Amino acid sequence: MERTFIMIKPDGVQRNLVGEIIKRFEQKGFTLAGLKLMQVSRELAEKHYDVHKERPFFNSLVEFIVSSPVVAMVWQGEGVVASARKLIGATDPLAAEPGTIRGDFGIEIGRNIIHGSDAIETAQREISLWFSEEEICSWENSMKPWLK
Ligand code: 3AN
Repeated sequence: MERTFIMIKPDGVQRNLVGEIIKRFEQKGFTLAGLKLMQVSRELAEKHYDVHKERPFFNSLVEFIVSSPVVAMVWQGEGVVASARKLIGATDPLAAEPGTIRGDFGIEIGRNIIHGSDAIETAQREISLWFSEEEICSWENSMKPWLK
């Protein structure tokens, strides 16, 4: 089952967008497999943004992520990695289409509300960085008769 890592950044949490964001993923039809509110350590933030280490905004990005709690999630479902990126919208909220999370709720690139893995391999790396195996529900043997 395809999975992706989604993180609601400090601005999204402080602006009370957690429910709205979860609602959008639920309504699309994806399944929540992991969820936690957490204060991120500098070590985790630096590992997460490792690919951006050389970029000029790296330090401010890390400072921002560790500044107050974030909501880390694992969502699963067919095509969830690419579809989540569509639900989230372009990196720059001013360029993001209305109807997307960033397009509807943001204006600043450094405060773009939410992170979503950009590829299946990235998602696997990020999920194992942020979650232990025990924190993720497989749903494999679960009955969901109410969905029939
Ligand atoms: P995305 O989050 O859409 O995958 P990336 O991977 O290009 O975007 O950038 C990672 C994060 O770095 C973004 N979510 C954003 O918060 C931050 N970022 C990207 N470009 C800039 C920029 N020009 N100035 C400030 N922050 C940026």
